[in-house]
Amino acid sequence: MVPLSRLLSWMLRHEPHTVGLVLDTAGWVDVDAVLEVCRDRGFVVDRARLVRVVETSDKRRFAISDDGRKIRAVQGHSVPVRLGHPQQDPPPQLFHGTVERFLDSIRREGLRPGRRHHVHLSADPTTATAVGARRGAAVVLVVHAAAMAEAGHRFYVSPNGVWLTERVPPQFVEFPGA
Ligand code: HQG
Repeated sequence: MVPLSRLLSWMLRHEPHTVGLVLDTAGWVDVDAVLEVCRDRGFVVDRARLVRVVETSDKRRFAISDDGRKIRAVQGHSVPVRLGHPQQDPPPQLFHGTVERFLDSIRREGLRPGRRHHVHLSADPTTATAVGARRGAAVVLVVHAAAMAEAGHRFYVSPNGVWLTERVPPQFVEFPGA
């Protein structure tokens, strides 16, 4: 069986409609409805266990609303949502972990969000290395974020510390050995 957090990512970021869930515009959905879907898929889960998964998931991918009634993923959606994360001035540099086979395309087009809404950037090279390593030998790119912000690009930070921006034009990307 897939881990519960994987099922939550799938239903809260990508395929809510497949299991009959409707996210509101900010990505929230009733905890009770989510519990029902999880149980239908064979998980023995109650509210307390769900809260534990939210609080202990390695990347803090999910959040429960202040009144405890709703749950959402904090980033990484492919379905349209407006998360309302605060816009924030980035540090001079942010980092993006990827793999060699994407570099030619990134040199041409810069970083693009793919099927997610935003390009995900890390605050430190170690995190970026872990992100890249999901796909093979990690290559860490430096993104000149402050210069991008000066050029009018907006940055947002999700509560789990991931920096988000719509795209990164190639002139702001520094490649290793460049
Ligand atoms: C690459 C995970 C070709 C990009 C992680 C990446 C992260 C290009 C892939 C979060 C490109 C997209 C996000 C271009 C970018 N040409 N390839 N122009 N621009 N790419 O998974 O950043 O587990 O959508 O380098 O830990 O890898 O989901 O993004 O390899 O935090 O919570 O296209 O996902 O977190 O892949 O990962 P993704 P990502 P979660």
